[in-house]
Amino acid sequence: MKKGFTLIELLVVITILAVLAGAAIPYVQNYVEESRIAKAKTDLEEIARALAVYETREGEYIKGTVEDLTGRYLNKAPIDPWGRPYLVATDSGLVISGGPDRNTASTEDNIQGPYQPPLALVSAKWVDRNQSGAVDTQNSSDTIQLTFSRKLSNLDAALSVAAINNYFVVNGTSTAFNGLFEDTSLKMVASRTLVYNVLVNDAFVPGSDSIEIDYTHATLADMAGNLCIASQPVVILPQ
Ligand SMILES: [Ca+2]
Ligand SMILES: [Ca+2]
Repeated sequence: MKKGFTLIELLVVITILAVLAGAAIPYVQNYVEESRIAKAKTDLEEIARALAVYETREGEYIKGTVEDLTGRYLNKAPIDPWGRPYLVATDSGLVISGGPDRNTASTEDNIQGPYQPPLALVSAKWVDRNQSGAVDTQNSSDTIQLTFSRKLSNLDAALSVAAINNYFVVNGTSTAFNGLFEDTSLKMVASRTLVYNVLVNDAFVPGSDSIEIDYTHATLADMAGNLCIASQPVVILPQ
């Protein structure tokens, strides 16, 4: 005949279950937090895609939140798994969640992703503005037009100083060329493409000389990390 549990046996079983449950709590908490972080990453990717479509259709996104995306680009404004709105950092081209501490200012636990392509020098073109048919330097009005893959938010400020010498590398040598960003009233030629005019003081040969930005320059080096600058030489195209 089968006997039931005694009270002692039941207490032992309950105690063992309680101990097991207690040991499992941290694992459950970890699992919950990891799930939240994964959800935030998925949301950030979705927002980044929506921002890319927005910028293709409507130009630069300037709002610090995702509000202007809702309706046409996002079904509804998502909030992060910790109940806070996602932020759009238009200067650095990032979408950001404040993370578990619910604060974007304390960055250690922030979760973020880019919504703009890497910043790079795309092309350079000689502009024979005095129409002499030759490259004229030293106080001439000839320029090189530099086209970047996207807006250079932080760089804009650096370039607003009057004269910037040795910011360029021509044919791999940083000292062979002096240039001056003519102005910072930039011309927008596409949703993300901007053209800088560079006045040149040294001779160059269109079609064979190449130019790149010298990111080892102290001022620019600080910004390179923030801006995902991919330094690469491009051939100075004939006009
Ligand atoms: Ca944070
Ligand atoms: Ca000329």
